[in-house]
Amino acid sequence: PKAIYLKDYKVPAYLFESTDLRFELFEDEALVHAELVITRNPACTASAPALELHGHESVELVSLSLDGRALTDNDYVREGEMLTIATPPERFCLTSTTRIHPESNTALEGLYKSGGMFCTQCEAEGFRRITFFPDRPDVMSVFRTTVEADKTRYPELLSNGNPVARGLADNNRHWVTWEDPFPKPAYLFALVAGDLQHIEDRFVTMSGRNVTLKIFAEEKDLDKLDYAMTSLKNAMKWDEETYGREYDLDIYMIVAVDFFNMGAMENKGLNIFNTSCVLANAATTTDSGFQRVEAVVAHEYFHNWSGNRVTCRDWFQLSLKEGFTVFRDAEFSADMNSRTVKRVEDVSLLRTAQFAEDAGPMAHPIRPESFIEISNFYTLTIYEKGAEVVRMVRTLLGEALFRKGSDLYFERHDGQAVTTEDFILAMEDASGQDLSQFRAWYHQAGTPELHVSDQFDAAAGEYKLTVKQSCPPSPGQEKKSAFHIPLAMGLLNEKGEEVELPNGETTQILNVTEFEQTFIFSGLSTKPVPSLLRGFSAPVKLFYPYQRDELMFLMAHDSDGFCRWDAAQKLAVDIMQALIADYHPDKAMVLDGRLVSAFRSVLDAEGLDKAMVSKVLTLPSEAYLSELSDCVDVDAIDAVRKFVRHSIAVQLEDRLRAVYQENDLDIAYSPDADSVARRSLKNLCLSYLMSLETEASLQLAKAQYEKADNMTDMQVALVLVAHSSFRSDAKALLADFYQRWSGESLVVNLWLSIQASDPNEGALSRVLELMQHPAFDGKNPNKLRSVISVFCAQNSTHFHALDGSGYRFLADRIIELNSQNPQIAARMLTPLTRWKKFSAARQALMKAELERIRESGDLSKDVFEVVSKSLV
Ligand code: HT7
Ligand code: ZN
Repeated sequence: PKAIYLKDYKVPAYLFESTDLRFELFEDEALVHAELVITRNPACTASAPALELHGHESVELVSLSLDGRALTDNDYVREGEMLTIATPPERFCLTSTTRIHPESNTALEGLYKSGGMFCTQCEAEGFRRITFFPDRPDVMSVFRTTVEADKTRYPELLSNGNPVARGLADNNRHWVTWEDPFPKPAYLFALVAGDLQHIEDRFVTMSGRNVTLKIFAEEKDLDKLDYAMTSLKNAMKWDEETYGREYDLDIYMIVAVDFFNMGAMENKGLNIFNTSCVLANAATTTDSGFQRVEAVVAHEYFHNWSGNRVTCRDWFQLSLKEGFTVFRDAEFSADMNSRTVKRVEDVSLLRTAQFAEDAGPMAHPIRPESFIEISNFYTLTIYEKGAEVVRMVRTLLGEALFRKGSDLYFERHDGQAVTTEDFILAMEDASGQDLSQFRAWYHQAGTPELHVSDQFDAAAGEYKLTVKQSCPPSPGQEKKSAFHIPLAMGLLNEKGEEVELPNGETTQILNVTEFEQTFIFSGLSTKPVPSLLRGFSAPVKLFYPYQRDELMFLMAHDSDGFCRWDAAQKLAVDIMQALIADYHPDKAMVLDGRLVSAFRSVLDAEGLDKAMVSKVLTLPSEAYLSELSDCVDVDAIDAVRKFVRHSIAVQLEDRLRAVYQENDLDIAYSPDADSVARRSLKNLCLSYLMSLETEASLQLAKAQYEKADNMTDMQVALVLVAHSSFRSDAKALLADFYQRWSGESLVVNLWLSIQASDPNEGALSRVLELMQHPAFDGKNPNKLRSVISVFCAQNSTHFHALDGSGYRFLADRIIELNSQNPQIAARMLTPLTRWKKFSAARQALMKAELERIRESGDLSKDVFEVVSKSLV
């Protein structure tokens, strides 16, 4: 497979005035009739350009005619994914009929079947699996779509826009025609046909228009749609208030489907959602599940402006819509819940998983230069780092100018397909600020490092902060230019009070633009403690030689909530890294008492936000400790985490039990922020107590499981028992849970994940057994993720077993999935791509499995790209 380069971009030679589609859906095939009105693009300078249409090899061309004249093989060339007509007229009508097979489409791209319903996934390049069309985001057209199918099996026939006609056909069939007045690229096309029920509501926009809101699902899931509806209305209101953006069609629909490669899709007026991102009720959904629904519903809604009304010129610009939209949904979630908690969660994800990606073989800038398969670039870098880059723009401009910039961007580019450069230009034009150097964030990969040192001159009352920046090489980028990094900071005096800074405030943004820069603060009587990277103002790794006592001081006094949490993390990391470095299975470990006292103070403090207490008391994850290691010692990390957790539980047992009881209230479930915070603190205490493995803690967990009126409490209790050494209790509880919930697919996914992450002996055989269980379906991505991805990512001692069995298991799955569902296969490969981070013995085993995949035969572009780049 060949790479595609940004530098090769050319404007499309033809424009598509209108696209009229008619789908005839059957059990063993679908026929797609297309009528396209096409004109020469005046912006294309070529004299007699050819017309190029994409069409996947799986699409059978039944007929093709131009202005009513049937074309034969001699009139066009079909080669690879391209159908070319050499010299068509200036303006013409092209009609085609294609035959496709949704019933056997296991890749879940294009038109496919999820259970008993038809649905589509066209982003990024799925439309070419439906019909012949320029499947590129800068070709926009108005679509009129007729869907025809059996009336009994598929009573609901949906597409983009508004329904304009419907009728009956022979053989118990019916049809509905939809018109979408907004020109859109093919990747936003959608169709659904199925036996669906829905809930309905309405939203009155700020200009007084009525919008009908419908959320569709299978009948059994109707009781799980209310939270998504509330979230949708909240998101619509928030986007009006925060960005001045109003919804444009008369109807907004969401459909829940079981088989879906990602979380959801923002098709114009007809979002399609993975059930895991839209269904929620107290009995079946955890708190984090509720939060995911709220965030994803909002994310897809926000795309209506940042993505649909203003879309991407080409897929190299993906972060234009994804980074901006993630930033928008993060701010929405922060406003709906706790701002600091949301920030801590996002930063944890970034530091753990995105930083790892940025340091791995697939590292790429948020605006990549090339790709082999675009599906591989729906990454944490494009999404999460992309959102951080937009956040930095807001930090540099300030809130008011950022809003002016976003208004200008939306107004200037409404209805256009544009680039990240257009976004930055709008921000510059609206603010008058120069973002020239800032642009490096778009084209340089890797995580910048800031090494900060300080000096205090008591006689002069002067404090100097010296900041050195660097960025390790990334594939194809040896040397990097200096980034423009907004470094938010404050200074604390010896009493823990905030010092007033030169800007007259207690937080200041330092513009770090050079490789080495010194910032001077005067008028200080004693050496301050610096509070650095407040609110995580830039996606960088910051190093400052904090003493453990200084971290405890910051935990107690820093006015920045993010930095208080970060100080606790740094303290725990520092202590745990020392234990990891010194680890030997036969050597006793000793825990620095300061971690216990710091945790005790947090537990004892009055009036702290419970969600933040729970975050502060959560030990750094295995994944984060691994990311921080040059060479990951899987066994040491596992042993040290267990030891530290157990030591804390032993020393704070009474307090943990008391806090557990204080927060174990007998009140009805609600997913509001305070209740979520209370449950998270309570359940954190329970997990520390369970690490003691006493009969008393077992009884506490079992009692919680029995009396739980919600899935959060029930799931935590089950995980703790299932992962403990009380094996017969684990077995009994797991059996009970399955019996209660076998009819709820998403709850069964939790049940699968809990077992796939069980660290007890025999993990791999349990996973292999699970894959034979009737609840497992190897064609459903949610089931594959619940078992295979969870085992590889959350059961590290077994995945990294020194006999290579975990690696072999994953490679076998990838080889199987490569032809069945290439997108999922390539995503699941990630753990093996990190082979260079491990010991020589593990490196050899992992690399051998990557080589085995490479040699296994006909690789999809998706898997080929990841494997070949990982083996460089
Ligand atoms: N914009 C959507 C991307 C997406 C996707 C991409 C590749 C393969 C399958 C997919 N499903 C959805 C999701 C989003 O960011 O909103
Ligand atoms: Zn998105």
